[in-house]
Amino acid sequence: MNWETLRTFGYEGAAEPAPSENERLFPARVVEQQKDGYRIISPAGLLPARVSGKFSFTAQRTTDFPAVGDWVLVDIANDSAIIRRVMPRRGALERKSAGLTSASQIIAANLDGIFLCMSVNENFNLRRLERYLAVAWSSGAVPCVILTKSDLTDDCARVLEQTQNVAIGTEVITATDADPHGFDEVRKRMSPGKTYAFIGSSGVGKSTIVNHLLGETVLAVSEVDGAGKGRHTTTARQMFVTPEGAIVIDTPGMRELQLDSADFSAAFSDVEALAASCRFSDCSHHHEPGCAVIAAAESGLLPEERLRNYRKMQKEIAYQEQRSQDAARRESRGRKRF
Ligand SMILES: Nc1nc2c(ncn2[C@@H]2O[C@H](COP(=O)(O)OP(=O)(O)OP(=O)(O)O)[C@@H](O)[C@H]2O)c(=O)[nH]1
Ligand SMILES: [Mg+2]
Ligand SMILES: [Zn+2]
Repeated sequence: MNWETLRTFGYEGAAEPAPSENERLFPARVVEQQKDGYRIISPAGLLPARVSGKFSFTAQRTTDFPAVGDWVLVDIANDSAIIRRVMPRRGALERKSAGLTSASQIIAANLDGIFLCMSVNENFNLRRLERYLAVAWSSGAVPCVILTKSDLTDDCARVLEQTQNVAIGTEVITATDADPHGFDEVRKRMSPGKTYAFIGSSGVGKSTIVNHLLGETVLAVSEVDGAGKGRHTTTARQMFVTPEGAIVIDTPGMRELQLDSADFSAAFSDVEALAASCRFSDCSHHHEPGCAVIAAAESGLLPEERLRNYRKMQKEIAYQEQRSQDAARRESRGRKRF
């Protein structure tokens, strides 16, 4: 048994099996999630793993299943492991679903930091960044924005400033593989024993950064063609330990992130703080008298654009809520018929 390896992956518990009902269960961490199973790091090393039949049977939601970063209790036999339990999460990066049909998904669990990667070229989109930030804040981890491929812009300062105006209260840094020091700012923001996830659209350079942090090419990097679709696009969520001892998770590019109203409030905490002073508690900040949000926008305290985005996202959430209500109604009608 090698408990030291488990500690490099963040384990802080005792070097002994977990006490449990007539079984010898070992603590382990999920380091990889693929379509058909998991890999875990355990006191017996790196092992393929799957959940027990009982686990699948009693799981209530998709989010009850293990995700990368989760601490689990496993049975070890014949060079493989069976996951019996997922320990309570400190927090999780979760992709929520709007309707009832598509299930929510845990992207990674027990994170200390999240690097939101966005490239300065075609992928640059501040609206999308606002959504990513909202979801990141709700994970319990501290987000940091990385503007990737900074070699592809002539005006890094301007892109940085535009991003900072949207990512309020969040650090924004730049990175590039065109310069040997291009990833120093990322490395500086990581501590040994802490866990960091890299998220963002496909092709923005997440695996490139993780490879540099690891000091070797562990991950295949996509060869982007004109359409931005690479051959080595990341397909699994995977966890690694850097030479400095930080734990990093590479993720496949995400297509969309849904928001719920709690995420929304976190992303627009500046607007929400102003809204507390509106005359009407149910102020929509569109035309009401005594609206502190409109007043702040008029005086220049709140950037015009920020208010516009706030309203746009308000609409998006109202639409999503409508959609899930419609789905619920359809489902209950369906049930009555049978
Ligand atoms: N110009 C430039 N190209 C880069 C930089 N970083 C990465 N690339 C290129 O961008 C392409 C995509 O990089 P990846 O690291 O595979 O991107 P990814 O975010 O992991 O993509 P997915 O795995 O599909 O989510 C590759 O061809 C890289 O060589 C950079 O700093 N500058
Ligand atoms: Mg990748
Ligand atoms: Zn108002």
